[in-house]
Amino acid sequence: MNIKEKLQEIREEAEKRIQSSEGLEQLNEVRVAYLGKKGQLTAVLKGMKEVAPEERPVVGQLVNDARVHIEEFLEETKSRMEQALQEKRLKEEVIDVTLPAAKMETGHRHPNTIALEEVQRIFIGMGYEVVEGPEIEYDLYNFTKLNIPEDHPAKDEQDTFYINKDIVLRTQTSPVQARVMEKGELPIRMIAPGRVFRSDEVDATHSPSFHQIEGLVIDKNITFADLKGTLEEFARQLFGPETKTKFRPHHFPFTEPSAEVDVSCFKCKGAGCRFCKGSGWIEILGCGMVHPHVLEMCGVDPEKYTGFAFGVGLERIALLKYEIDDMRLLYENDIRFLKQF
Ligand code: 2U9
Repeated sequence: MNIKEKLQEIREEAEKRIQSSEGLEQLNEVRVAYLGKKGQLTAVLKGMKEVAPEERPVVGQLVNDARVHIEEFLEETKSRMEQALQEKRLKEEVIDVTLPAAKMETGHRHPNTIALEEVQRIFIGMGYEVVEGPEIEYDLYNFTKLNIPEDHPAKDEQDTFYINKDIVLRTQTSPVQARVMEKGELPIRMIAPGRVFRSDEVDATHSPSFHQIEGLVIDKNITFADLKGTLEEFARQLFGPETKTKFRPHHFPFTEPSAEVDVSCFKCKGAGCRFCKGSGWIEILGCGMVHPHVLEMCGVDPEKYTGFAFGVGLERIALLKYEIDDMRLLYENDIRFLKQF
């Protein structure tokens, strides 16, 4: 076979292999097999020494023609393959806008939040302001200005988290009220909701971090009757219009006189059941007339002004209202639990 015939054969063979290639990878293999360093056309060029010198330019031209031909054929096939691939990809990527959307898992308000919003709604309705304050407080605001003496058991390290000897994680939201009183803008009608901390072990009714809502009213001529009327109305709005209240004498360092308030059991209407442990009453909050010493330490003249204060545990309200029997459930944030309220 002379070199011309050989070249013709290479061209035809290359064409066939290009046509039967099944992808870009195979096509590249063909390119390497014919045009690569060790490819068939290169081999022909290497064999030029055996060609008579006068024929070399002609043969060289033929080899070049074959190279150009194969290259063009490869390029053409390659771009056809790429286009087909692109079309296939586009077809696969078509978005069916009529398909139903993936269902989004929505969250749920926490029972604490529901109870807080309910309590806030009641007091805002009675003209109260909602005020928040820092969770890290000076001992001065958390204890001293609230008439809690140095040797009071609440100040023990077993009850209070100390940052240092002067700074604590607040054990109640009362320091928020002490700060508002100090600003001196009277009268005051406010509630202070927020997180508080006590060094308690976790069980069904205790947690080292829980929430309180405290209230404070300071004005001229505020009496215990105002306190009673306000908290009776609060209990009726929170637990239903039939709710009765009972004020039992108590002691708090920051109020004098002080009381704890029970509401008639909203499950058995006071007859006595498992929920109220047979007594017909459920304890919900503490309250009292602000101690004159507290008024004085917070810059309010106790000769001109009087006031009342109260405190409720938010978790306690949530557990009661939604009949949850373990406080730990409130901190797990299991959506299956939360969705029930
Ligand atoms: C100032 C003066 C007085 C806030 C009050 C209570 C009674 C009370 C408890 C309820 C359940 C705490 O979360 S609990 O354990 N609180 O009984 N709190 S009077 O008295 C104040 C507050 C601020 C300046």
